[in-house]
Amino acid sequence: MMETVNLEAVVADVLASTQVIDIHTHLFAPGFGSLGLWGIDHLLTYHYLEAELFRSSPIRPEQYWMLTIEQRADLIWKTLFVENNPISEATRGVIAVLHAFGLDTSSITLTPYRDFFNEQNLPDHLARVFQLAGIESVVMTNDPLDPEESPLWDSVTVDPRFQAALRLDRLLNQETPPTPAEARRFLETWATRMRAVYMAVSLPDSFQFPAHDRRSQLLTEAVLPACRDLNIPLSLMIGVRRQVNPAIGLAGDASGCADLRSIETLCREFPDNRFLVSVLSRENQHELCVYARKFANLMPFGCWWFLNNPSMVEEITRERLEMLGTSFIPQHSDARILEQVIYKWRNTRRTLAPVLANAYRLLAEDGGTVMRADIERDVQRLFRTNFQTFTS
Ligand code: RAT
Ligand code: ZN
Repeated sequence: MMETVNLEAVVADVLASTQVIDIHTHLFAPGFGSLGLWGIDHLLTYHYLEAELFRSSPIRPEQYWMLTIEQRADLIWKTLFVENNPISEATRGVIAVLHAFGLDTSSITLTPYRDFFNEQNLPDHLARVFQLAGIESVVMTNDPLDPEESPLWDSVTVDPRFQAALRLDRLLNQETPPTPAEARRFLETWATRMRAVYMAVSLPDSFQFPAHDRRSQLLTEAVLPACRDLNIPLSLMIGVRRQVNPAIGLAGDASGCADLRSIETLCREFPDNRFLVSVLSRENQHELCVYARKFANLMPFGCWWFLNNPSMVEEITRERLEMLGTSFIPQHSDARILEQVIYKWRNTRRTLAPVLANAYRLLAEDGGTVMRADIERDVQRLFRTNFQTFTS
């Protein structure tokens, strides 16, 4: 048995050496060309940082959108990194990425960073990023109704480190939705073409199921039967209030507390379906754990978006460990820009280490034995096999 003083170091070491499967990102395999974003200008114009820009700069959104991407990045760097200390989660992430590449993080201009990224070739850079992040593979977000993405599926060879997830938002929100039978055929064709490991949809805080609406009908008659036929889960990301401030684009979405009785109904009425669920409001987290204790076909995952901050991840993960043991998926990166996986997984590991160590310390105090192999088995579940088992 291990000395409890060593626990945190051992846990940190196991976390560092376990390769993650990152189950939800917005990254694209290199075969998708310019859909895959990487480099300093994209890192700086991430919508999490744009939201922060408008709080510290007098620029108006309409002026900002007239700038080129380089001008936007310059302004964000100047405002959030030079004139202010980058202590928010999203700004600190950029620093962590630059530092991981051995770059001096205190440049006034972006020139040295642009030079660095311009020198990289994507295949080598990608391998290095995955290695620095400690990830083995990522799941993309693939929308068959995206006019830029869908034609690429005819010819693309997908790098096996990138798995597909069939995103349903556009399909379910179309003005003239297809009939359920058409939708089901469409989904089965696309999920097979993409070899999707799950289907996914983001839903508002007002989401209700069942309801007398098209969404309910399409879920019941198209999405759920298609998932059953294909034997893949449906991922529900609940609690986003889209475009409360449309002027700031992607940064203009907010969050709200949802009625999770919809999850209860889905899990009970569709026992042959499996549900990956992430909820965006802090207030819904405990309830989600309670439902996971009732329904084995429910897999809570991630600390999504506004929750991906150390204070929230710590609280939510502690609660999940206490209520579910290791039967959940603690985090996904939601990365939109390739290099973000470096800082997001670094942060996740750093936050999880004391939380897990504390759980083992309590176990040891209560007379349990904790060996390194036990910790390895748990981290395997959390970072990899809970997802693999749930999707196979
Ligand atoms: O976290 C984000 O970047 C959001 O803009 C969304 O993409 C969200 O994660 C989603 O998948 O809807
Ligand atoms: Zn996302």
